[in-house]
Amino acid sequence: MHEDLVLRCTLRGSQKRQRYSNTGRRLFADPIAVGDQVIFTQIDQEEGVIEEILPRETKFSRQYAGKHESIEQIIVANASQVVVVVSTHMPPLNYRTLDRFLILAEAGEMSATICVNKMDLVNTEEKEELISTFNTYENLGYPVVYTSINSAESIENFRNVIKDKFSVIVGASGVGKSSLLNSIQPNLELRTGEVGEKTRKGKHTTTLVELFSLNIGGEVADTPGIREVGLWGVDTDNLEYYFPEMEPLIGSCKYKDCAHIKETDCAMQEAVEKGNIHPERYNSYIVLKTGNIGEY
Ligand SMILES: Nc1nc2c(ncn2[C@@H]2O[C@H](COP(=O)(O)OP(=O)(O)O)[C@@H](O)[C@H]2O)c(=O)[nH]1
Ligand SMILES: [Mg+2]
Ligand SMILES: [Zn+2]
Repeated sequence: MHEDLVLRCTLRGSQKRQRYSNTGRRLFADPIAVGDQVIFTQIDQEEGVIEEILPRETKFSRQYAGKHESIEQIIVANASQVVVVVSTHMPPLNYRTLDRFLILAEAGEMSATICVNKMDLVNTEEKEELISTFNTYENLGYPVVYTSINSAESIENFRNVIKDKFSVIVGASGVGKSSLLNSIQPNLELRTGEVGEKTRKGKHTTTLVELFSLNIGGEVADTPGIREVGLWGVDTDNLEYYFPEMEPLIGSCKYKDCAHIKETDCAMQEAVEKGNIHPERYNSYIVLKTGNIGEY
């Protein structure tokens, strides 16, 4: 059987310096990210040196609030899709968080799929409302898969979502990201029900991302619950471009610089009233427009 070569590598100094601009300003939280493709020199059976980091096709980044500045933290490079996991209960469903992740996926040029987990915890009435809201997301072009780790059929649907792709799995702590991955491939043995990032004191390196190859084909990066989802690479002056339901209405408001919040003759607010923009989505728009860093 073919064994993958695993080398412990250091980064050539010239590569480390690339995290700074010409004026010495720090650009990235880390010079290298999970998912990066590199050119390396093998030293022996165990060690190597990374000579060059190849250009990234996609980036899933967040804004990392450092001591003195806000910089980019690349969570995963080169992924082709983001799978945003939310849970129906425990923790409760948070549409603000969901929409932040969808916008980061748009900004990073990745497709996004939504996984609504813990479906075993909803009653019939809740289920109807839930599916109605998520139909809105499906109509926006975000496929939705409903799962429960107790339902083999739903796990099969989840497997089909991540098969043969390089996915990054994101979502609040406790929604079931690691459990879902263990369900599709038990030998991953990911820790579940673990303590949140908050209790693991330390610096930004607590954002430990683990990358796995799947037996069914594809790669998957499991992320811990990222507490601060600061938008990175998102032009908040033009936030409506990241909302597929708002984009076609751009330019239809009375005022050219309309923020779509309190202005009169605003096409977006009219669309909300008519039911063409879902209130949860509009709510996310307002929250993101008026303040950037959000905790959950
Ligand atoms: N009832 C129910 N509990 C789940 C489901 N998926 C995960 N859990 C539980 O939720 C807790 C957190 O799961 P974990 O996978 O660690 O979440 P993560 O932080 O997103 O990786 C664990 O106690 C899991 O057993 C599900 O579909 N239904
Ligand atoms: Mg986990
Ligand atoms: Zn407007």
